[in-house]
Amino acid sequence: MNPTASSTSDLKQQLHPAMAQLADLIEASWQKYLDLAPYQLPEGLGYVEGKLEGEKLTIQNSCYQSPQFRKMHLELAKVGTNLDILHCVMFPNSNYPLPMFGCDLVAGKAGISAAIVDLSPTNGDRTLPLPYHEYLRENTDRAFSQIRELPEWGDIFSEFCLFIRPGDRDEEQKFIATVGQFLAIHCQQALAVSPVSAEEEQIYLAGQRYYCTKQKQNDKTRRVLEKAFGVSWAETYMTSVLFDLPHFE
Ligand code: BLA
Repeated sequence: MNPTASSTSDLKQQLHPAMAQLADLIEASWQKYLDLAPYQLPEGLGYVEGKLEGEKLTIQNSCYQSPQFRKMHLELAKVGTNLDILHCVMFPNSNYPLPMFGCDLVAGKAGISAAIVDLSPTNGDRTLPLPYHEYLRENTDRAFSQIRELPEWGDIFSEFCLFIRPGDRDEEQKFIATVGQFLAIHCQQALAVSPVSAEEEQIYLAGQRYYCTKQKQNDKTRRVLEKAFGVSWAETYMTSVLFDLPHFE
């Protein structure tokens, strides 16, 4: 545990530059649109270092809430000297009829291997509301040289999900700009919609539960955490920090 490392700025300076840039963009978008308050992560899980087999894993979290979002989580992680990870999920309050914003960036020695962003539906018919469709259709450029195939658990993602390996610096920048567009429409919609009834809320809660269940099936994430911290710590971390549900569940 390192008590001096209390913000994401420290680790950020050691990460792939596109990752640091994306982290800044995400925080700036949140600040621009939303009325932020701090969100308390479980004790001892804000900044963590682990080393079981092989290389050291350092994780730095920053987390907020707002009237529309129960939890906005941005995580930066570094494994040894050559694996950098940015992970971000915005969990709406379940009485807001909003999708889940999710973004993951993984960079190794050879550059960024995985860049994914989505607004994943949480409603009953698993489609995005019309304003999202209209905006994303018009404002996102989906021409990338290497489109990656979604894993089996990836049925949570929308038709607008972008999952690529950036081919060069220009594509890295285009991906970052696309994330900016996803954040802009999402924050604007969050401010525009009204809360739903307690009855309808159950639908959105079930949608969030399904999303978390599927994300926890990502063995690539789990293995990185297990190698540094062990099997049971990894399960606790995935369940209580990465993909948790509201406490009234
Ligand atoms: C892939 N995630 C990966 C990979 C690693 C991690 C090492 C493989 C990279 C590659 O295939 O090139 C690791 N990701 C992590 C770790 C954390 C993390 C350790 O977030 C956290 C500490 N993952 C998410 C979110 C999304 C996501 C929010 O956390 C999407 C919105 C997606 N990551 C995702 C997908 C893959 C991936 C779809 C590819 C999985 C596959 O190909 O099997």
